[in-house]
Amino acid sequence: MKTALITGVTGQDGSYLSEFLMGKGYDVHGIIRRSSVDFRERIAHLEGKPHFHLHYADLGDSMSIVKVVDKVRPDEIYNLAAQSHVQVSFDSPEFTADVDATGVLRVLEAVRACHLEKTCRIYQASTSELYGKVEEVPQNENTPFHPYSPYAVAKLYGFWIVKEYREAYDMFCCSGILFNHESERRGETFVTRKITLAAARISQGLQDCLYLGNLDSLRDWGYAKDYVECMWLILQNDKPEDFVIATGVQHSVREFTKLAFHHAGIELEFEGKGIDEKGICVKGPDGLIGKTLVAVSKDFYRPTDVVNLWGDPTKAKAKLGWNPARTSFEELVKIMVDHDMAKVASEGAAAKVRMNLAEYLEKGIVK
Ligand code: NAP
Ligand code: F7E
Repeated sequence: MKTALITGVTGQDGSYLSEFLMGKGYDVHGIIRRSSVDFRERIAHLEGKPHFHLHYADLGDSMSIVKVVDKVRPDEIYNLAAQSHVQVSFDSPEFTADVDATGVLRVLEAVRACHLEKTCRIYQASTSELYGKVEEVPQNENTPFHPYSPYAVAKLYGFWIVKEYREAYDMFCCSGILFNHESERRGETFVTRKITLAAARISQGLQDCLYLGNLDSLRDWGYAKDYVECMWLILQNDKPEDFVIATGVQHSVREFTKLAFHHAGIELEFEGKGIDEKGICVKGPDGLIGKTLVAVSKDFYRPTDVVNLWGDPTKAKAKLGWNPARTSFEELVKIMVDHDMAKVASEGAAAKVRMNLAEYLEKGIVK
């Protein structure tokens, strides 16, 4: 039986990857941080299973990583832990650098300190944000990087240190340059989930208006459940290489919003430009017709924004045999809206509490 160690196991990708690897017969170990809340929603269904184990450690604490790596002695490490929110990286740039840049180095050094560098394969969660202020479209493995946020700059260090250790120490370590991938487990302050939850709340009378930032921003959005398979495939390849993982299809935030509201039973028409743009209800429940349900707030503009991400997954298709078209954009939006319609409906009184959070989100107190 193979043993895998996952950092970031409580996150969107960590939870799907755990399920995937357990399905492949792996013994899965995950790193968790101490938190004031004990309930880890995304992995609650896995806790207590015989081949799922959790260990306390932190990517900011070298010794804690060394101790876990030494105890588990994994065949594969998936380094998914990160401060993963781009907007938050402008508010906490030093923390982001410590976890997303130096944290990668700590994992690599832990493997060397435990003398596992010849046996343990390492996957690094890299990102399309490296292309940032893009220099060509679509982006592939040869596209020059131009990171455009503290998050992206930190992740660029992670990418290069992985490449350096591969060449310097002959380690099997590689980066997956993953484009945005979403799901019903996506954090609620990323734009897709913010939209699907708001569409559900608005259609059920629990929120008045959704405030967003740059509606023109373009992304290549895939389904997280499909993408975790690639992480595994990258480590099963015969040699360590970096891969772009994307769908090859691009949409704007505005298009995502229109489609999400459509699935929630509301047709929107957008009017105006920039900060004055509004999404008005033209079809839907009686009380909503003619109302502004989506508006733009400067609170959600970024100091520098990445606006044109579009991935070219040709290499992953050819070398890993990966099918990027498994879940379409339309299916992804529907999966997320269906999930959030049911979630909001089932929350009952608790929906009021979540609505307060939604109001904070609207006002830009939490981005
Ligand atoms: P996520 O949901 O935000 O999960 C991040 C995980 O990292 C959480 O488990 C979090 O733990 C953990 N973490 C944060 N700081 C840590 C620290 N100091 N020590 C240990 N663990 C720490 O992110 P995701 O969407 O699953 O993404 C997974 C990885 O892929 C990240 O590295 C992200 O940057 C990268 N990525 C994501 C996308 C995407 O579209 N989702 C695309 C490209 C790359 P807590 O639960 O305790 O906070
Ligand atoms: O923003 C725009 C925003 O926060 C997408 C992370 O997983 O993917 C993710 O980073 C776009 C940006 O994701 C709002 O300006 C408009 O242009 O959902 P997001 P992200 O920044 O692309 C990459 C690949 C990662 O590696 C990251 O870890 O949407 N946008 N209005 C908004 N974004 C947010 N969050 N909120 C808004 O109201």
